[in-house]
Amino acid sequence: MSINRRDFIKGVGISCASCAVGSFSPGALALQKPDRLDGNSKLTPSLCEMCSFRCPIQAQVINNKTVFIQGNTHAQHQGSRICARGGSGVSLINDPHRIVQPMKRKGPRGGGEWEVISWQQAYQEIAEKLNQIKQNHAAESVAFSSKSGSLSSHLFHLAAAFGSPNTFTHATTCPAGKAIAAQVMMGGDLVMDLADTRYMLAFGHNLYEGIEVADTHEMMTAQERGAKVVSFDPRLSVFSSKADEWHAIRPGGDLPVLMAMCQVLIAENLYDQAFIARYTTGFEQLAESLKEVTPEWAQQHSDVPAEVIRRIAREIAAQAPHVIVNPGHRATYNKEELDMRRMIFVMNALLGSIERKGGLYQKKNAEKYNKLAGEAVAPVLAKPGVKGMPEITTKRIDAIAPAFKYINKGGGIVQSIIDAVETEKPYPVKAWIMSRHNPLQTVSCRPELVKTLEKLDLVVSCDVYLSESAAYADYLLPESTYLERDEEISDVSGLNPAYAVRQQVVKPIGNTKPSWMIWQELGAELGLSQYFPWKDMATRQLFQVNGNEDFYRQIHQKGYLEYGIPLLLREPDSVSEFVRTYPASASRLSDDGTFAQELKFKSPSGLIELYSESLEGMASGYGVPRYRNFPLKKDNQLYFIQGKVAVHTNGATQYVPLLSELMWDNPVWIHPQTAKDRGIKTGDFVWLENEIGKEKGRALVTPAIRPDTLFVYMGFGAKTGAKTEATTHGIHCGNLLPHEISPVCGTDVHTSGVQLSRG
Ligand SMILES: Nc1nc2c(c(=O)[nH]1)N[C@H]1C(S)=C(S)[C@@H](COP(=O)(O)OP(=O)(O)OC[C@H]3O[C@@H](n4cnc5c(=O)[nH]c(N)nc54)[C@H](O)[C@@H]3O)O[C@H]1N2
Ligand SMILES: Nc1nc2c(c(=O)[nH]1)N[C@H]1C(S)=C(S)[C@@H](COP(=O)(O)OP(=O)(O)OC[C@H]3O[C@@H](n4cnc5c(=O)[nH]c(N)nc54)[C@H](O)[C@@H]3O)O[C@H]1N2
Ligand code: SF4
Ligand SMILES: [Mo]
Repeated sequence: MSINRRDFIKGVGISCASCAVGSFSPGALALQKPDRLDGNSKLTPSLCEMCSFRCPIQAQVINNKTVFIQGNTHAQHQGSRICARGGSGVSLINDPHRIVQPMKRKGPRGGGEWEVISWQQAYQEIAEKLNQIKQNHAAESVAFSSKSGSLSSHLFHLAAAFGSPNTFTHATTCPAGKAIAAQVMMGGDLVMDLADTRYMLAFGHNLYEGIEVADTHEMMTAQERGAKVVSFDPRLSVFSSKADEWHAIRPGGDLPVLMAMCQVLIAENLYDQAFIARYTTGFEQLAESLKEVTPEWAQQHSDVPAEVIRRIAREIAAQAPHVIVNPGHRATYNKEELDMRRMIFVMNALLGSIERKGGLYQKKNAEKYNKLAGEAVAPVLAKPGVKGMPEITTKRIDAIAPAFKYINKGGGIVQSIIDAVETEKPYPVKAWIMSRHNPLQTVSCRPELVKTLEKLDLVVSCDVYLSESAAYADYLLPESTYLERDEEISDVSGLNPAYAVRQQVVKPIGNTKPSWMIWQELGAELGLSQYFPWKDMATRQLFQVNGNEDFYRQIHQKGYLEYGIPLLLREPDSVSEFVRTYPASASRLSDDGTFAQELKFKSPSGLIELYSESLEGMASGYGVPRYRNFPLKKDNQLYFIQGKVAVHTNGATQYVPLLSELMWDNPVWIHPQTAKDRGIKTGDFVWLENEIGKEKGRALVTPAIRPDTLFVYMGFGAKTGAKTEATTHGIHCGNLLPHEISPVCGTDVHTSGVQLSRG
């Protein structure tokens, strides 16, 4: 498909001009908007939670009325920068839609009737039901889910104390494909050294809408410094619009293009032979598997012209090693995710970009950094653990295929709750405790999820809002918002060690608590208090800093602490500066004057496994990445894809008034030819329909998308929960996506086939 980028910029919009702005109607739970906000009137360092990137921020209460939020200037990479969502945190505190009291369901599940109860009653009744389930079934019949981070660790600690192995994060709905690809090949993930890159290929990753402030800023810096950027995306994302080239790749076409590019690098001898020889294993198997692959073959599966594939492979090789083939973030495009992301890492290895300036690198935490420096540059955090936790021998519900061992050690396969509830295999699941998780909006196949929730004996949601999923709970446990709570110190190391901490800025409104306290108190009610020996968050933090009072004081004062200087193990300039700063490190230098021999991988061979013998043993045929061409749609359907928008986070901020006002609908992007064939104009109502469900939305006719593809921003069209303009308008993606579990990485799939018609 040949595309002129300029033709596509016209007519792209995020809000639906033809939709009238209505007034917000507070739900039945509405509590009085507080007259005043109490809290710290001086800039207090903390961490954002408007998305899970958790940028360092500073915030202060102004005139007891509002909260000012900016980036934490102590964190150099952040500066005072913040995104629209981060700046709107105050709206979340004041919001009449917030849940500020524990609640118990009245009437049928999802019916929307609630009564306010005390925390004591909530704990007692939930504990009684959990203990009953344990008695009648087993502890493992209770599933626990939470977005990963400090919040999940407390909920999962409760799960472990209770005796259930079934804990799930959002992993399979977001990063698992990439994380497991990295795990299989290298025993751990790599990070992008964005600002100094000279050439980037991005397969969907849209850093200008899927914003992560520091990375987004670094990406802009790289472009300002002249980096060439090539974007492959079925639609013209903001990132694509700022790229030097945009190629409207066919959904599912990424793996063939990557394979063909790697084949060109090998066939034309454009790869870094020294890097491959020293740091990788399985090159022969890889080269063999790519023997038949050609750019012409990849074009057939991707619509990216063969000559473009060849040219780009040659161009990026010419700029190597200061180049990035972007590993991406949300890795849920299709069932080929594991191999698509593995092929990305393979290409980076062929380009020798690992631990080079403008390439990819391993995070350097205090332990690793101090060892290299030969001195204690950064304090090491202690991990609070509890001795004598109950031994859990039962297998997880998602531990079925041997290759799933990679994912069930981490976030698990959250969609497998659907199957375990439906089939009672490998054993029945009877309760779901979810925290900071809105599966009805963010896990595919809403109809099956509703059936799942309806079948359970107990559903508990800990949230700040009456989300679509919270609306199906029996008990609502209201968490204090991120501006109202303290949390553990977290390790946020990158090129050098760094720590950050969340601190209370505003006194909690209503009767809310931080979730770490909620799970500790519920634990006590369950008779498990011996597993929760800490008094409060300060005790935990003191334990973390090993009694180092200076560290404790400083991290609270600044909110973000960084140690040492940035280090790239194979970059000569970076290594020389490190050795000048830490002379004891000279003993670790390799012959070439870098730390080449310090670059190690936690894979079985200690090398980057281009061919993985252990994965081949668990999943035959998966030793090297291969294209399997899993169907994404039927012939008479259009591809249906989604993405993030700059002013909302996933399925979460549609409740936030300031953001809901900015964007309250997700019109369907339709190519002019596709629209014309069906008599559709911008602003018309349209139906999207497939075997899963049927959704009504508004059309946005635009040449910024492939004719065979429809796109919407995710997170709208909620069917239950608090009502705002943004939750009551638009397309609900989960109602059009099938329930899938991808091989090895277990990922959900966010691409499907739909039929389009005029509404
Ligand atoms: N169809 C489709 N589905 C997708 C995606 C897609 O592109 N398309 N994207 C996927 C991606 S990348 C991700 S990461 C997942 C995210 O999916 P989820 O993990 O479900 O995360 P969010 O939607 O970000 O937020 C979940 C809930 O957290 C609540 N919340 C916010 N702050 C707090 C807090 O401080 N405490 C508590 N207790 N709750 C809080 C919000 O109100 C919301 O209900 O969705 C995935 N699902
Ligand atoms: N403003 C904002 N920022 C966010 C978030 C948010 O919700 N809002 N969420 C945060 C989270 S949790 C995450 S995971 C990151 C996600 O950041 P990204 O990984 O950038 O995620 P998406 O926007 O979901 O998807 C990126 C692009 O993939 C394209 N795409 C869809 N299918 C395909 C395909 O088959 N091939 C290719 N090549 N492209 C395809 C979409 O059109 C979209 O433009 O953003 C983070 N930052
Ligand atoms: S990217 Fe924006 S919303 Fe996400 S943590 Fe940073 S400031 Fe907050
Ligand atoms: Mo995500």
